Amino acid sequence: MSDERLRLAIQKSGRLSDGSFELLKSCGLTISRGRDKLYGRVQEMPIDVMLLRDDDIPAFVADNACDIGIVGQNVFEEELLSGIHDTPANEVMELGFARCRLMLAAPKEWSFDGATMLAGKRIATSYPALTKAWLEAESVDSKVVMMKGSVEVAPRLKIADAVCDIVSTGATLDANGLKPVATVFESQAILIRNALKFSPEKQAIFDALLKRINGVLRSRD
Ligand code: PRT
Ligand code: ZN
Repeated sequence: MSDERLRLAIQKSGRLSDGSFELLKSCGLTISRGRDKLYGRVQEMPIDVMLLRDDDIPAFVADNACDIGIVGQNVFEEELLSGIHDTPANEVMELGFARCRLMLAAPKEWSFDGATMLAGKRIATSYPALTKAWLEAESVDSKVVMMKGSVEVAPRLKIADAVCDIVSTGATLDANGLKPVATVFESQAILIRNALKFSPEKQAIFDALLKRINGVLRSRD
């Protein structure tokens, strides 16, 4: 018997992790995992689970430290566009949870009447590649200011004129005197896999997992 195991990366804790654990549970899979541990093991199938920061998941999968992973499409596409991996991971399927939008948002007092209003303005974001791609598609020339976190405070601190940030309910923008003005990217959790060919044993585990995931997603429709 083969002792090959499929290595799955998921977010340790945060907005993707509950949905990821729930999906695996709905697939009939239980993960044995110690508190604060980096690894888990699926009981019912030969799958090892690695618990990571979401931002590290595309690189772990691209570099073959893991075979597959669950990550936000926003994070995955940002890395793809920025071209940092020679052989990036591939998107396998959308998983239907952790839905959100990357949105341009401006001070509430702006009477926004189209993307050209952003010309010559400074836009703060944690997603410079996605933001620049959108600005380019709109033929608008703005300055993109990279911020790792707390993007929504940038206009108040006069670091930027507008922001491009992840929005779910809109409450964070509202609390910071900002309003959404355009959608740059629609996101949800996705399954990714590395570009290498799996061994037949690994491919069989992957196919069995995909079958379970597809069954769960169909029942959720
Ligand atoms: O610790 P780690 O690095 O793993 O996690 P993280 O803090 O970087 O990410 P996390 O857990 O916040 O988000 C992980 C992924 O969840 C994101 O990459 C998105 O794909 C997805 N997601 C879904 C969201 C949101 N909804 C969301 N609302 N990610 C972030 N937010 C933030 C947003 O940045 C803003 O600060 O929530 C705030 C806005 O929420 P509303 O409801 O006020 O609009
Ligand atoms: Zn993160």
